[in-house]
Amino acid sequence: MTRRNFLQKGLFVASAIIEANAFVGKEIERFFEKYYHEYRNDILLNKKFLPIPKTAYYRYEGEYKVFDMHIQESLHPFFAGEMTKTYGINSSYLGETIVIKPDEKIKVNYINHLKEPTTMHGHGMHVPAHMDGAVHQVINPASMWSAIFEVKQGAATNWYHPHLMGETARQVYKGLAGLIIIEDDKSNLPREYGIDDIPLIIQERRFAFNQIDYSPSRREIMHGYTGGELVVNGSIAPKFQASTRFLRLRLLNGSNASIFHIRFKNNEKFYLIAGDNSYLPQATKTTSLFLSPAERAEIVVDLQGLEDNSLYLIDSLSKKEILKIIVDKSLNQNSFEPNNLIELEQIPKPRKTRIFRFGMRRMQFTINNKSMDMNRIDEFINLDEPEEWIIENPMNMAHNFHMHATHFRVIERNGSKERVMPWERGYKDTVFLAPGDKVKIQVIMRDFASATDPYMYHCHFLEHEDNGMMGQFVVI
Ligand SMILES: [Cu+2]
Repeated sequence: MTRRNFLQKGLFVASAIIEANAFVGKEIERFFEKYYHEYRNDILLNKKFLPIPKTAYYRYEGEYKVFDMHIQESLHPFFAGEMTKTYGINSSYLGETIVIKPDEKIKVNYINHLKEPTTMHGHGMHVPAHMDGAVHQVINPASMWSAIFEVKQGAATNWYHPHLMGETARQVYKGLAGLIIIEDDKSNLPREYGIDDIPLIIQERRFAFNQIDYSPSRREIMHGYTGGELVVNGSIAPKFQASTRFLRLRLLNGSNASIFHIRFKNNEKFYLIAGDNSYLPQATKTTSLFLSPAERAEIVVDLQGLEDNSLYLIDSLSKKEILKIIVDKSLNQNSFEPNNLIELEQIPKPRKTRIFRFGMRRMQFTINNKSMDMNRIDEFINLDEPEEWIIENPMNMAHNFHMHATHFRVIERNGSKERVMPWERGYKDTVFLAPGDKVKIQVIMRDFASATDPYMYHCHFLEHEDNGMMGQFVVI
């Protein structure tokens, strides 16, 4: 990346400046009217039903489906009688859900009403690098940046969040994150959003005097900022009233650095149907799964026989409750056919092998002995050439590896195909590495090449990412 390029990008952003402040009051007002009073009453009455992020409103500009996403400071009722200062996107905490479909043309306008710059990255989205919303696409205060792209991928639960150099962890922690659901027309899965298709954005959050407390020490930057309350869609230990036989849960670990081992308290079995970026080739019946930061999974639980009971979804590592599911006395029948959800592409023979090795140097995290430098391209990758990447974690702490631009397949963990976990067997964009792990993934860059616009790869433990554990590649 040359200085000249930076200047050009700077000019582009400047020309996109709009008078943003007018929106702020209106947006917050809209939120308070429609949502806040209801929710505060729930908290006061200790009902605390699971908030479902609203699906974002869209309009059409020609053939483009256009979303306006207002990034704003807000107040959110985590605790009865107390308001917590937060960031949110069209919401008081987290963001509205962007629902799109394969082949649609999309424009997402991100309008920054904050007093600080940010960026908004479509995590899991297969888009050109300059539409990626990563470190180079800075949105200054009172400015707008638009992600304009065509949906060239299948059904998935993706998400958007800031990716500002060195500031991602704090901004996400304050509340900036939302879902991007790529919908298909599969009628054999529960798919009624908020009824039998339920998003669960699961995050650990520390509070001090009812305010979000993001104050990592040097040691917490090393080990990741974890602990505190389990917050689900912005609510602590909420309840959900299930009214259908099959309940689909879209799980996102939206934490900075917490790992979750998710299961039901009574060890109820469920079907795993999707991982990060696609359905699984085979729905697997299981009792638990692990999710490291940014990983997603979709599960379906059959509630027949559990009418008039309660189920508890928990994280067995922190021993905290994620969600209480209150099952109705009688359940509506909905359909669930777990077979043939996706056919994955054959894995081609790799033309090249790359190694990515995690480490640490002069108190900064590294990948291949280098800390992130926005002005350095670390890898040059040929379009359409299959590669295998080997990710090595020789450190005595956990990490994960996330790449932008495309999804990958996990081929081996520690030399064994069997150690690829059931929820890792579809297309993924983030893979977990326990201390000492070595993971082999298969990668192929498609559609978008640019010698000047880089994509990122990084550890998605956000304190690690912000402290150097990131690199850049271009597709040529
Ligand atoms: Cu890490």
